[in-house]
Amino acid sequence: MDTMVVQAGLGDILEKVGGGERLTKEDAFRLFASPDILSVGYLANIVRERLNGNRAYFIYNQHINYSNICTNLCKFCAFGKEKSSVLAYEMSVDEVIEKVKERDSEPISEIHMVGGIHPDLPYSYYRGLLEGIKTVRPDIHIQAFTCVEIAHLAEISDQSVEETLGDLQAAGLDSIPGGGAEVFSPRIRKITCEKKLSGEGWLEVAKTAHRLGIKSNATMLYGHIETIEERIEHLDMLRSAQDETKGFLTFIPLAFHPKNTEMSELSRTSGMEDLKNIAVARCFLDNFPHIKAYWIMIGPKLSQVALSFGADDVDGTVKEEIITHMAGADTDQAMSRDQLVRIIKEAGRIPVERDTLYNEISVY
Ligand code: V47
Repeated sequence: MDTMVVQAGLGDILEKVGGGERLTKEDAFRLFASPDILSVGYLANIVRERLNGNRAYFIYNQHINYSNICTNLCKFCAFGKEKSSVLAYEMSVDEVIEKVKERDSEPISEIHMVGGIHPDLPYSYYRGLLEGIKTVRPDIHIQAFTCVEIAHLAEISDQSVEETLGDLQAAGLDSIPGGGAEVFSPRIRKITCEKKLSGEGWLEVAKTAHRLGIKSNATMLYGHIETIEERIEHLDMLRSAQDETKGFLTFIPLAFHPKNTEMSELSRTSGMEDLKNIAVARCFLDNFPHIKAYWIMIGPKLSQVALSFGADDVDGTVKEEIITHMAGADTDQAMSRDQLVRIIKEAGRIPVERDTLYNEISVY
């Protein structure tokens, strides 16, 4: 394999990766530009196995999207709707609690809860969601509200971001998911999501959370109109933020799904693109403990392959995924624990059921 990597013109990067040396943006560019996916994957696998051995993680989780009503209406999003739309919905706090109660008998360890930027739900609603869920399932870790939602909650509650996070934490918030990062580039944000919190704003919320001891994830929405340079700049901003705070748990590359969006003329990403984004991220983000291949977006089959191309996590059982399925995802909406264990074992890895903070629950 080493000879193959040298023949692909990536010998100097192999030396760096082997020696644990940090890659430059130029190195990342060469990896993205290389047509030799096996060499790039081999490099990523070195980092993956150094950090996570032969383990591959999954979680028993539940997704809840409390409302799709959104004032941002990003061009890449098929989920967000205007309040007047016939497709708009909004769940009451009691309805959300009911959703949690419905699955009372299941060993769910995490609730992943996000929604749109709602024009008029009061701050007490969001606090109520957290408190309500904790009342019925005090044992469950709540990973909720993207950095974009947190900034909005600070605005409507007349508190600083720090005060808001402290207050939400007191109500039951345990960690923050990685959504809303998109691509930090102001050019991309201007074209695709002009009303959304800026990239700097997103990073500031994440770093503030980390300083309060709240862990978070990070994402990048790739495969639309972004350039390779813009992807690398995004990764570099995340790597620098992580150097400062060490609060990010996982990086999740999100494959753009065009159906029902204002960018529906674009094609879906290819398998090669999906693997490349995972592999380059694994090589470049040397300070991120985990890279997730989100099976909902790239499918269980490619997620298996991704476990040898840098990923060490496939996300979880999920159930009722709306954001990607509104945009044309053809994956199922849920996988059982047995199915997750099976796809991981067949990929030659050791399935580890984890909690949100990557504490091991069971090894299969
Ligand atoms: O914030 C929106 C993205 C995100 C589309 O933190 C789209 O562990 C593809 O962030 N095609 C939500 N992506 C999903 C997300 C996530 C998922 C799983 C785990 C975690 C985690 C985070 O999906 C949004 C946005 O960035 N998105 N529209 C689309 N058409």
